[in-house]
Amino acid sequence: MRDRWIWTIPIAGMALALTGCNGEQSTLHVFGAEARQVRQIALILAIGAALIAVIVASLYVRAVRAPEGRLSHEQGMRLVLWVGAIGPALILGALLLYALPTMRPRSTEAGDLIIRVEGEQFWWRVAYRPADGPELASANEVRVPVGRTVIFELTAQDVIHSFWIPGLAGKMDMIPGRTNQLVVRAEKTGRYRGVCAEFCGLSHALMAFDVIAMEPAAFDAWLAEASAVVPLPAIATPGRTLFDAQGCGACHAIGGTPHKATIGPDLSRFGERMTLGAGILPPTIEAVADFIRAPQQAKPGVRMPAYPQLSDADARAIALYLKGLQ
Ligand code: HEC
Ligand SMILES: [Cu+2]
Repeated sequence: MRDRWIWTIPIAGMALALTGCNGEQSTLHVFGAEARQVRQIALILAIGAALIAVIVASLYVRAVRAPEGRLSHEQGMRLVLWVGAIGPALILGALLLYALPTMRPRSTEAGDLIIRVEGEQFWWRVAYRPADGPELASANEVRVPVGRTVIFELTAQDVIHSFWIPGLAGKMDMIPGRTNQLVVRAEKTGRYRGVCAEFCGLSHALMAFDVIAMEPAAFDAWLAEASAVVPLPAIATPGRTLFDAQGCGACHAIGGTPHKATIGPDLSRFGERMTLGAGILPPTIEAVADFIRAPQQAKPGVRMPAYPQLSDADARAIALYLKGLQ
């Protein structure tokens, strides 16, 4: 009786762990065809592995119970040949035949939307390259139109990163000096999470991003609006004056202002981002102000200097200005 109770502990633990899962970043709740294939193969592998384990266990039980000498040496060798060599070769061969076609990249057409994403320590540089329009710079957030093919061109500036949107497709390495392609098609609108899946430095685990899958018409409208650069009004707010005076423009670009630097993330439409600091913080005024004064608190090894000399009020004023950009 006590032995049976032992089993409830790991099972309860697993149930508890599973309650921590949600659809936002999951290989099980998918919103793209590639991710569905990955899920399918994983399911087949898991069921197959469980079957093999059960078969081996029951063979073992039979072998232990059978009287000694029931199999001759020759019969034993034949058993090893079939169960140990020919069987596995057939299973692996069948799996390979099944999986090979799924490795072929989805076909693309000339007018497909290209989104270039570059991995940085520890954030994502994003550039939308529509066939019939200007390039649009962004960061730490990727919007995709549902039902259309999107070509991700992936590379990196410093070290190797890996671009992974679990609900949309498999992982793809981002390698400095090389451009890898990942062709995907989202099937469901929503907000999903992507992450860096290759250790890239101190804050590797703090390098995520949002994927926003939109209806095609809404995406087109958003892209057109975001690409139209409107100069900011001539009269500057206190936050904007501080941003200019503190030299933030040495690293950040803001559309409609003279700031064009590309060392840090583009802040042109920062106010519309759903997260702060590459998917790690809610973009509230407080969090943005804290991040500006001490970014290394939120992200060890961050490549942005701290501004401890800024008063809390000044940091909030800058945060208010940035939140207004959209
Ligand atoms: C030396 C270059 C540099 C300077 C100067 C700089 N930053 Fe940054 N900033 C960065 C980098 C790099 C990041 C990306 C950090 C990360 O997430 O890893 C960043 C990130 C940010 C973010 C978060 C962006 C996002 O998409 O979540 C904000 C907001 C920001 N900086 C504001 C400022 C402000 C305001 C100033 C001036 C007070 C400033 N920065 C000065 C390099 C700089
Ligand atoms: Cu990374």
